[in-house]
Amino acid sequence: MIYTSVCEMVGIKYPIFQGGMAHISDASLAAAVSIAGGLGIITAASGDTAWVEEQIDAVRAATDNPFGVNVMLMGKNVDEIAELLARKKVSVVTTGAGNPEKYIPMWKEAGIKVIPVVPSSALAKLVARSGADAVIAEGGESGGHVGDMTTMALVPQVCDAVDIPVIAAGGIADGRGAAAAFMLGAQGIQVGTAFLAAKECNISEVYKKKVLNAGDTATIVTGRRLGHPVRSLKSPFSRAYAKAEYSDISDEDLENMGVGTLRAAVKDGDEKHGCFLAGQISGLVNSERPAAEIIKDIFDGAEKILNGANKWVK
Ligand code: TUI
Repeated sequence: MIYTSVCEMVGIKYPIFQGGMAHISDASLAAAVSIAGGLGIITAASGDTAWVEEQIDAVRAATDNPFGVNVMLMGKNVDEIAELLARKKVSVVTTGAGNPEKYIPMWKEAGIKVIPVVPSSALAKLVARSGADAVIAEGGESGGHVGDMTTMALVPQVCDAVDIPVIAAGGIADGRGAAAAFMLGAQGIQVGTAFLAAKECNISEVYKKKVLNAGDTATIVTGRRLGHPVRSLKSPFSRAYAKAEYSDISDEDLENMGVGTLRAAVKDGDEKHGCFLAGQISGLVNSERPAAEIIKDIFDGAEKILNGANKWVK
């Protein structure tokens, strides 16, 4: 059995976090993951504060197991959401797309474990000094907002930079990826793309099918021009956006091109206008299954590999 400091810190059976995916990670997915022994995570980037509170209450009604909430720091009403999470005393807060320093004291005071996503060793050191309990080192293989580093290069460097536990993210969807992450020094993994195929994941049928049918080169990064690169499945929208980035369109018009496109993908399954966020590991995600099965397969696979890891050594 793979049991690490992250299991101990958070109170979970398997050292796996389900990524907080904007407009996707709701109470249904988070509860399924937490019931299965991982850490389910609600995204706070989907709606207003009332929606987030409803989702928290819904997970609490479904299970006593720990779960977390992800705060997208580039999002709206972040101050209000930060206060809600302190008031609700959720077990874990993860943050993305920015520096969460100013909220850390308030969350710690509420007894919350604070675990920021970091795209570099520099930010890992900074948040560790500010009291983060662990960090999620997320490589640019992941879906959504991405940094420049690959998981392979980022994880060992972050592990050396800080003395708090590191959770690896970006490009992990099966036992091989999980075993590799542990070998790089991670004490846990965060998985997003693979959970898009979970039965409990409420995305449009079109979105789910696109992920299940995607191959290894199915994604593209757009948005570098505006400083917020985002990885999504190649689609009419992402191709048009990529083209527009190199045209003489104004920054404002370019920004407006993206408005509402995530929602169009998740809720409406709009093939033409939707932005279908997904990671490079989509090619490995080929069947819709319950979240519990996804988790069990990842850890059964990783355990087998790690048990036989020295088989090449004579
Ligand atoms: O946040 C994510 N992934 C996301 S957020 C999102 S919502 C969105 N919607 C529309 C357009 C753009 C985004 C979709 N996917 N992942 C965590 C993550 N955080 N990846 C990279 C970072 C990051 C980047 C810079 C974290 C901190 C950071 O710090 C810069 C600074 O402020 O020091």
